[in-house]
Amino acid sequence: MTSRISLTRYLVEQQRHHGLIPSQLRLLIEVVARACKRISISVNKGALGDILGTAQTENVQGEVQKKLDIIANEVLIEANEWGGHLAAMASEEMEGIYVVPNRFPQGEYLLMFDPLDGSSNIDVNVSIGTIFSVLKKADNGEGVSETDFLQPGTQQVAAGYCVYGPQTTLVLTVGHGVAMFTLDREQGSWVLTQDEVTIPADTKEFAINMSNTRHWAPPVKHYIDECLAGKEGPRGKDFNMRWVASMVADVHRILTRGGIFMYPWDKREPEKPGKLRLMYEANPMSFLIEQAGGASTNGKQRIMDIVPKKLHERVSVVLGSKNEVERVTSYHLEENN
Ligand code: P6P
Repeated sequence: MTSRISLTRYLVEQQRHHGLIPSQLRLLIEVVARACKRISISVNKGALGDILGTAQTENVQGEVQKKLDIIANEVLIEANEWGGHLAAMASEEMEGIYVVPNRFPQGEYLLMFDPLDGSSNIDVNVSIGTIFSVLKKADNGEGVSETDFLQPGTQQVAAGYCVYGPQTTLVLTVGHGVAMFTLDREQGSWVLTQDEVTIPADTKEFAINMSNTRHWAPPVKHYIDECLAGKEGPRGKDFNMRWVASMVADVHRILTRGGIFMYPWDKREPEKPGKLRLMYEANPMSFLIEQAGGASTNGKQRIMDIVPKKLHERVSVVLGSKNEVERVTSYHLEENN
């Protein structure tokens, strides 16, 4: 039996071989991983714990919060605020940034997260997840403000997600490939179950919410129509469709077997560039996808090159198998010429 490599050993060896993980970053990742274990325990209680249903409150996005959204947010805040590795945190569930209280030492990292993405799936027992992204604060000495967070995705030093599904799996990159760790519930430990994750450049599987078809821009309609035309059409092959309506689950499938995920701009809310958030959904997922050999654009440019203007900025997302993402992006760019 191959020796079981723990998350700690993986991080220590990444530091030894690639110098990518200073001790404070290793502490941050291990604390987030421990928080995800705690969240998975709450998620797995389901109806047995008082954790289903809504919390009768709304988040900054105006979305009704699920009880688990709030629980997961609190778990991540409490787990990370005391360690001395963070200057501040930002969350989908909080309007402003959360500056580490003065009673704790301040660190140089900035942590952003969607504490429980896909929460509309909680009550119907479908996979959901926690998404996180890590930046370094500019060493300008002063305090910390929202402006410190407004860095492009290329500045991320680490990113990952935890998917709470049939298995609880932590997926992580620190800039040297993608690794997957499965939670061993008997030992309570994360075990390396896949390293050097790679996405095939081509695919026959697309993920998009088809109920929005009449609202899409022409390039998206063009691409999906070609997929639907199958082997008799211009693509010369049949395609399959998946849509979990939980980004973490859809991205996990793409990291596992390839595919393309799209949540594009549509004319339902034309003033918004898309539904998903740049800082704590699109950027961390784009980092993982690119590190696994895939591509991620907003239809026109690399998502990780976008310089954010606001903390909760939204973005159109096209990510996954490189050749498919490049095809969709080319259709958008041709439309502009
Ligand atoms: P729709 C979940 O609410 C989420 O933010 C993503 O996880 C998911 O990909 C998307 O929204 C689903 O959106 O419009 O299909 O319900």
